[in-house]
Amino acid sequence: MSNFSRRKLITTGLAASAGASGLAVAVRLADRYGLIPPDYGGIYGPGTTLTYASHRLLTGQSLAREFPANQISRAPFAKLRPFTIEAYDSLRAGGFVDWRVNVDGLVARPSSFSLAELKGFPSRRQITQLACEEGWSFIAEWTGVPLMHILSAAQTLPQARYVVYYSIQRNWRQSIDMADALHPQTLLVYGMNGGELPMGHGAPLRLSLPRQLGYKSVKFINRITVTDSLKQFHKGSYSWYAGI
Ligand SMILES: Nc1nc2c(c(=O)[nH]1)N[C@H]1C(S)=C(S)[C@@H](COP(=O)(O)O)O[C@H]1N2
Ligand SMILES: [Mo]
Repeated sequence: MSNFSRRKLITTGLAASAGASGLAVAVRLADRYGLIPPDYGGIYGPGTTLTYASHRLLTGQSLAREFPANQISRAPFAKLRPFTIEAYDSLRAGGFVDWRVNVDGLVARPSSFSLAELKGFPSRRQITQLACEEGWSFIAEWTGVPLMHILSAAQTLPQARYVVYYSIQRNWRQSIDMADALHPQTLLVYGMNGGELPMGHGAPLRLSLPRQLGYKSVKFINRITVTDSLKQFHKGSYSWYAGI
């Protein structure tokens, strides 16, 4: 192997392992390179620091592929077994104006956001693929607020390591690490293909997490918990990390 390709291999390997151990490495690098303003309480201190650090450190992370508009699937498949949840039906009858997503756990400011409030945050639109573990997929345009803005508003504490998110469907919850939670393509979605998010696709609020399989993109989200351990949360039949 030439010196050049050997060096390339080593640096590629280093970059990959930095990605795998996520923010611990990012924090050390940030500290070393002076990316954290010295008068702030660390990377997860006040929200501005979080946003700043995430922009500085995580935009370098790999992005899921985004597609041109002419690739949007004509008939996206909504995978949904019919369910009856009284609370859901009455919120839906009211046009979801009373829907709230609560943010709790390791945050300085436990918060609760209505859809109108979520729509007041900076939004992002992305045309990405949702790929189910069963082998089917579709491409859609998703509109929503990057989760990082919500975490920033709730002021994540320094011990934060994971974000758990819950559906109004009781047995549906999933979790991601902070690197994925702060990733720019991780969205709390309220719009699809230019319109409202249809019920079958998780109205009024779902996650879009295009770097992982479809089951991590939980629908009907009404709660978000920041935690330092998944011991009490991780169960179920799907594997925790579903990177694609
Ligand atoms: N609340 C809830 N979220 C869910 C599911 C579900 O049944 N309930 N199914 C998951 C699975 S396995 C997939 S592949 C995607 C499907 O998204 P779609 O219904 O928009 O196609 O949603 C995920 N999120
Ligand atoms: Mo799925």
